[in-house]
Amino acid sequence: MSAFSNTLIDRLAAAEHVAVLTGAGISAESGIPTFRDPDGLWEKFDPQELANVEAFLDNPELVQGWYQHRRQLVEEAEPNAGHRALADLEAHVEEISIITQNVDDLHNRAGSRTVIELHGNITHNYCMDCERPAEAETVDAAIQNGTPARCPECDGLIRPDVVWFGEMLPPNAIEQADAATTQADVFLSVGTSAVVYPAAQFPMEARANGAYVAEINPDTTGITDEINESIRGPAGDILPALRDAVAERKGQ
Ligand code: BV8
Ligand code: ZN
Repeated sequence: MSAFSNTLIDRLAAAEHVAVLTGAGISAESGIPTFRDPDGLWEKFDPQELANVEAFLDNPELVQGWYQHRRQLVEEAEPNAGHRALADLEAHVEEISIITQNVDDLHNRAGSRTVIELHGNITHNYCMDCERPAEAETVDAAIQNGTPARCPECDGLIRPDVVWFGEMLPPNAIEQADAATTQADVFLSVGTSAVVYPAAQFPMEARANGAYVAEINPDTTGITDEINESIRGPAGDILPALRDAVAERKGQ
């Protein structure tokens, strides 16, 4: 008995557009802690303490240090079978867009071609004042010296290129995510607790536009009761099985 329905395979095999919203759960099997699971990142830190501008201006070294630690985790991590299965699915469905809340670059590294980064990318840094991109080495050197990392051009504080709470998401990412969502015949929500907005609205928007919406998560989430199908299991197992089932259905 497979974890997902024949309807989902039929819909994916016939789909012109597939959109996939991913969250920290898809990277859990790459060894990157999620936010809200028991061993999550925010068990130790409160998001209000770190992932917002006020906290950063109040204590730039603490926040720069936290992001440096997470960037190093990301650099040591590899895409897992779930990331790779999404990249493989490009060969079996017309068009697939990955809308990710994650800042870990793993979808790009797995080879997915259309990756919409709603919350930015932790491997990039920039100056808060002149907005010039900043090298990670500049941040690492300053942290080594126990001083806040500052822009070599204008001495402004350097920050990670991620969206903090209370900050607008990049307008072009929102636009692309809206377009992918409204066109989607099938919408998959993978590894997200669906509590952070505006990202959590996309599965509902897809549903309202007539898409077949399925979720992949070992747990229930904020949207479990509103969608067509809830597949209980880890993305690293479910997504490869889904890819194989679609390939078989299409005789590929
Ligand atoms: C904005 C980048 C406004 C930085 C992040 C009250 C109600 C509604 C909204 C709000 C509210 N109060 C405040 C808001 C707005 C706020 C918000 O949504 N807050 C939430 C907490 C209530 N949103 C914002 O502030 C956004 N901006 O609204 O701007 C605005 C408007 C106009 C003008 C100016 C401003 C900005 C939100 C972006 C914040 N940045 N990240 C960083 O990474 O440090 S959010 C952060 O949470 C990450 O991006 C993360 O991806 C995201 C969501 O978390 P998840 O990915 O879902 O991760 P989580 O740990 O929660 O869940 C993991 C799931 O995986 C679990 O379900 C687990 O079961 C599952 N799992 C575990 N293992 C596996 C698995 N699944 C599959 N396989 C496995 N193996
Ligand atoms: Zn500068």
